Amino acid sequence: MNPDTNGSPLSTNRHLLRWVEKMVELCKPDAVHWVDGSQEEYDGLCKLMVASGTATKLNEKHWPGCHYVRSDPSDVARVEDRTFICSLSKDGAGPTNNWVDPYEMRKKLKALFAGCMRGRTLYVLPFSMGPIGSPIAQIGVELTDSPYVVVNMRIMARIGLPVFQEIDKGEKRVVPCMHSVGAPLAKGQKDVAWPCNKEKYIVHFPETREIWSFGSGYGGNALLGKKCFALRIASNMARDEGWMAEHMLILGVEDPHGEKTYVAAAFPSACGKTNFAMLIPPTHFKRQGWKIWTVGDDIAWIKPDANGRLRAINPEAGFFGVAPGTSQSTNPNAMAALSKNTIFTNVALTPDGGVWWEGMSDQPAECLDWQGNHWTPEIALQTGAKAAHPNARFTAPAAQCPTIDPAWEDPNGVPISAIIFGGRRATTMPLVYQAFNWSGGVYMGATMGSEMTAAAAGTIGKVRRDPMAMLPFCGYHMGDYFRHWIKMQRTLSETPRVFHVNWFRKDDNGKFIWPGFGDNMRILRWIVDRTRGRSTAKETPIGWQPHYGDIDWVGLDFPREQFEALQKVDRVAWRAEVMGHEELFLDLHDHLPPEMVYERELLICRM
Ligand code: SAT
Ligand code: MN
Repeated sequence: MNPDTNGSPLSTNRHLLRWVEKMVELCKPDAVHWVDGSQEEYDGLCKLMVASGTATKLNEKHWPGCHYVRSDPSDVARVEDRTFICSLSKDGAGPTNNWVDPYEMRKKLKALFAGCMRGRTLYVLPFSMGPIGSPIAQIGVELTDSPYVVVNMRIMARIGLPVFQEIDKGEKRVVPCMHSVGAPLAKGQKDVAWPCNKEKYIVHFPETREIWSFGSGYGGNALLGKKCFALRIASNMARDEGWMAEHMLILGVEDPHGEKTYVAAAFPSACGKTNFAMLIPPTHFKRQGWKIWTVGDDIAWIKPDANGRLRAINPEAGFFGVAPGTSQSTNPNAMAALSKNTIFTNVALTPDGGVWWEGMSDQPAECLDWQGNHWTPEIALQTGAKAAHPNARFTAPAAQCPTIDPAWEDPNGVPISAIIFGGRRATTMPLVYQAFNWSGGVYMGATMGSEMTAAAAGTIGKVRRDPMAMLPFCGYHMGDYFRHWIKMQRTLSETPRVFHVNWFRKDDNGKFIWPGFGDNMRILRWIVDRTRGRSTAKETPIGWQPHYGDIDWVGLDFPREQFEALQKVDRVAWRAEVMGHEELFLDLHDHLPPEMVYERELLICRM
């Protein structure tokens, strides 16, 4: 740790100083550390975590600069039922969010945070979501008692001295983010490796733009710049200010002439956004000169520029990606990104001080699983024990990704030509189709569904409606959010084309029909060609679909019948699908924009 910053503020901003003072008085930490963001500080915090048993330094030869952390077995994913939007009125949060009266919640939080940092250090962690100084970027300060949060945030956001300097200019509003693992230490009490609290609260006050998180140290519960700020609070800012904060990856498709088309895509958590953002085109495409560039893998902040064109930034600086299933063959770019300076959480530890997870490579003869138990392939066979938790994560610097777009830190963002929605659906949803127009596209996003994954606590496999992949992340009434989407188009001179994809359709034997991964390039190419007015399509009841001949099949043996099975719009299945839309709309009806009702009627008529 850097003793100079311990106790001596790195900011002269009086608001900030007063707030920190007040929070220190409330939380009663033993020490205060102002985070400068330096490498020395990072190294010091890692050493501290190794000494306390929280982290393990990995084999420096094979995993340079990497650390390994095991969480408490009860603290492994976002906790949506403990996540609250405490708007002034219940109606402001809408029926899809948990709401508690803000006055009651503040009382509750005050009690929870009182003395909650006893025996610990409070870190004053300033961060910028988006390149520092970008007109689209926003600033927050997280007060946290978790060094794990500080080191993860150093990878996921821009932090430290330059952000304090930005705050001291006094031009931008600072979002205050309170975080505690909720595990105060009595004098002389020995700490545990992963302190947390059974009671968890992830709370947002949208009007005052505040975040209070208690009891968890994991991912989106604790790295408050990510889902809490960049989606839940930012969606409120975006609605008020005429922009969009979306749960979307951003990628650039470069064609053989060197022309780049950027698209943003929304899939629910753990549905392959990271893989899609880092897609490697099939050989034949590569030979022709097609390239994919990565701008972001999780969140997009999208704003109309002076010419009425949407431009997007990735507000993050790293990838908090799902490890299981990531390998040299499924995502070599992610593997390169995580090969050094990375933090691994809840994967398995191999005897030579490396990490392993299901799907990474051949099984190791033995390892310690994510809970520290002895694991062998034989034990796995007998008990079904997983070496890595299904939601195990890597925290890796985006700059280490070989396909990172040269413009990924452009303060003005990249122009967005198409928006893609998608989910994990075994039936009903075709491989790809294009909405007839913007309002059809908004309807498409609004009615998106997906089978649940391990990224959130819940029943895995059940289909849930997840509008724009924002169900757990929209910080206000979902009906108003659809209205905001509809309204956005009126400010644009150029409207992005909207598409829906489903890589996960299965045949009658339960096998995936589509190979996915690199072959998704074939579909992406059609999307780009449609956007550029270079490809044809046929009209169907749900939108435009490519003919078999519109897709470039070179290098993939995929017969016409199989393609037709994948693209089939089954009228019986779609009846049930539309009924499912109705269910969501019933909940939102008094805030639903009329366009959603009309779109639904038209869809029924066309069926
Ligand atoms: O844990 S996070 O919320 O950051 C990851 C995710 O659910 O996408
Ligand atoms: Mn996500």
